[in-house]
Formats: sequence, C-alpha cells, structure tokens
Amino acid sequence: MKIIKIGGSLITDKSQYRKFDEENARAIIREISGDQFILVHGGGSFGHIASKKYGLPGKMSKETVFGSSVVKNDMALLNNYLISIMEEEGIPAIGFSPFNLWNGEHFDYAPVARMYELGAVPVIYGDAFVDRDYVRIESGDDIMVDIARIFKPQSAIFLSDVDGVFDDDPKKNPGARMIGKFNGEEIMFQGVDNDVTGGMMKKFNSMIECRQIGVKTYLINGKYPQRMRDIGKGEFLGTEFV
Ligand code: ATP
Ligand code: IP8
Repeated sequence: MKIIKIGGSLITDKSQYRKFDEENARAIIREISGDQFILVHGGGSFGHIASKKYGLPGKMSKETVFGSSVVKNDMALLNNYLISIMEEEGIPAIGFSPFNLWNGEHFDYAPVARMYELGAVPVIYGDAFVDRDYVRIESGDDIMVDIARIFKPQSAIFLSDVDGVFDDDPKKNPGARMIGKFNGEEIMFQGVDNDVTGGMMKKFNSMIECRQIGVKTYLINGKYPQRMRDIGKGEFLGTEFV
C-alpha cells in the first residue's frame, strides 16, 4: 500500500481565496490511479486564508467558532471537487475530515480502515476541528504521519510545488541546492504566505517522522506527477528519505 499527500499549492492557487486548479488536480489523479492507496490533501486557498482571517488555530470564541464553520465548509468543497474528478476517473473515493474522526482524545481512523478494506480509496484532508476549548487545525502532513503509523504503507509520497527539499527556499534563493537523499544536512526554511500550519518545515518534520516509522518517504514535484514512476530508479528526481 502507498499513501500520497497532494499539497494545497498543487490543487489551488494559494493567493486567491477558494481558487481550484482542476487541470493540475486531474493530471495528478490520472497518474496515481491504478493500485489502491490512501490519499491525503492539504488546504491551499480553501483552508489557510479563512483560517488566518478568523484566528485559527485559536481559543474558542465567537470568531473562531464561526471560522471553524467557514473552513470546514470550504475544505469539504475542495474535497468534493477532488472526489468528483476521482469518480469520473473510475476511482471509488470516500472523503474523510479529521473534524469527524476526532473522538476527544485522538483521531480514530477505524472508518478509514473499514472503507479501505472494502476496496475504496479514502481521501482524508487537513481541516479545522474542535478540541475542548480550542479550535485546532489538523494538517495533511500530520495526517500522513498518523496513517503511516497505523497502516504501515510501503511508501509515503508527498507532492508539493518544488522539485524536492533544498538547503534553502528555491523560490527565494536561486542558488539553493536540492537534496536528493536526505542525510542530516542543515536546511533553511522560509515561511510561505497564506499558510497557518508551518509550510515546508512542518512537511519536512513529518517526512522525517514517516521515515522513522519505517516507511520509505519521498518529496516530489506534483506539477510533474509522472516523476512518481521513477521512484527507486537512477533517474528519480525528488528527495528521498530512505
Ligand atoms: P500544504 O498543503 O501542506 O500547504 P504545499 O504543497 O502547499 O502543502 P507549502 O506549505 O506551500 O506546501 O510548502 C511548499 C513551499 O515551501 C515551496 O513552494 C517553497 O517555496 C517553500 N520552501 C521553503 N523552504 C524550502 C526548502 N528548504 N526546500 C523546499 N521548499 C521550501
Ligand atoms: O494544507 C491544513 O492542511 P495543510 C488545512 O496540509 C487547513 O497544512 C484547514 C488550513
């Protein structure tokens, strides 16, 4: 089994509220269809812009509860866009929000496991959820770590809008060097605009955790989803945590 996370930067325009990138989303879904898998996706401009606007994550208040309503509805919309494409491609996709999986103590992935056993492709997404007196945000990167631990997949693939992990942000430092195989090099991370969950640094830490669990983990540029075919080959372009 493999688990794949599609970064919000690939399926939305992160600078425009609720702008879906259908073409890119379809290209990725066409590439990953085939064997059964579990899909995770991030929020992009359906999750981060409204979270920032309403102070999420944050202590429970009239404003953050309203924000949880907006974010939850917007994320459900993004998930529905993806699931509709998956259905058109013949994939039996079922969406899951962490809002509904939270049992007050931890996320309960039993319904996800059940649908996977029945042959469906679970599609879990980053979302707001309510925990005691806080409105929190569960990011897709955290979900990847949880499901890596529970499902013990053969590989965990993170798709984002850069070729891999660099020693500095390649969009801000044109001299940044890409790291093909991570071996503990020092890395600088720059923040991303419109992101409330920690950008590449968070993703990087989640990828390290997946690897520590014993799962072969990769960061690949999802604008070129065909690069996933080269995993394990000499010509592979991306960052490996193996
Ligand atoms: P998510 O759904 O979790 O938000 P995402 O694919 O949208 O996932 P971002 O959070 O936008 O990912 O992070 C990707 C961005 O991180 C890249 O566009 C890049 O500019 C930035 N970045 C910062 N530091 C680095 C680094 N050292 N290596 C690679 N990218 C970096
Ligand atoms: O984009 C966070 O998920 P991520 C989703 O994977 C929200 O960090 C609601 C901001």
